[in-house]
Amino acid sequence: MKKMMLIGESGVGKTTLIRVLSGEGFSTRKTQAVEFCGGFIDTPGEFLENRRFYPALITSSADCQVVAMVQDATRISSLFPPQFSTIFSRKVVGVVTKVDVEDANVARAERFLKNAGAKEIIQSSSKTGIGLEQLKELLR
Ligand SMILES: Nc1nc2c(ncn2[C@@H]2O[C@H](COP(=O)(O)OP(=O)(O)OP(=O)(O)O)[C@@H](O)[C@H]2O)c(=O)[nH]1
Ligand SMILES: [Mg+2]
Repeated sequence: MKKMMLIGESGVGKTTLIRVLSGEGFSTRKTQAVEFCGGFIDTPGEFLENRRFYPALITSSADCQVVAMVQDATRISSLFPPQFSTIFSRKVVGVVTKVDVEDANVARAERFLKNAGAKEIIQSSSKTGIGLEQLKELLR
């Protein structure tokens, strides 16, 4: 199995996705530090929200094979800078979360991720299970 690091704003659903992919229930607490959990590296939203943490993200990515830029489909904005993917010397994919929500706008989320440099984008929902098999396949 490949190891995947997830990066995205606070509350987009990174920890929840990791828990669901690992066969655990929904997450309820905020991630406070970079956490190594099995085949995943979880990062706090603040690490994307504040540029001074970028070096920490780059350092942590050395331990993974895939970096996932995670964008919430319900958000009207994105904090990923243009071509953010290029700071990593790893395969970088885009993951759209919360596609189950009624006012989700998947096309908008995909535009943000493409702008951030994602070539491959996976649509997902930790609630309904959409995209989870595709993510597992990516990591096999
Ligand atoms: N409807 C829906 N809600 C989700 C989904 N994934 C996560 N959530 C909810 O979104 C909220 C935030 O989820 P987290 O997984 O804690 O978010 P995070 O990206 O880890 O946030 P930080 O740790 O603060 O960076 C929680 O209330 C989850 O229940 C999803 O696929 N669908
Ligand atoms: Mg978290």
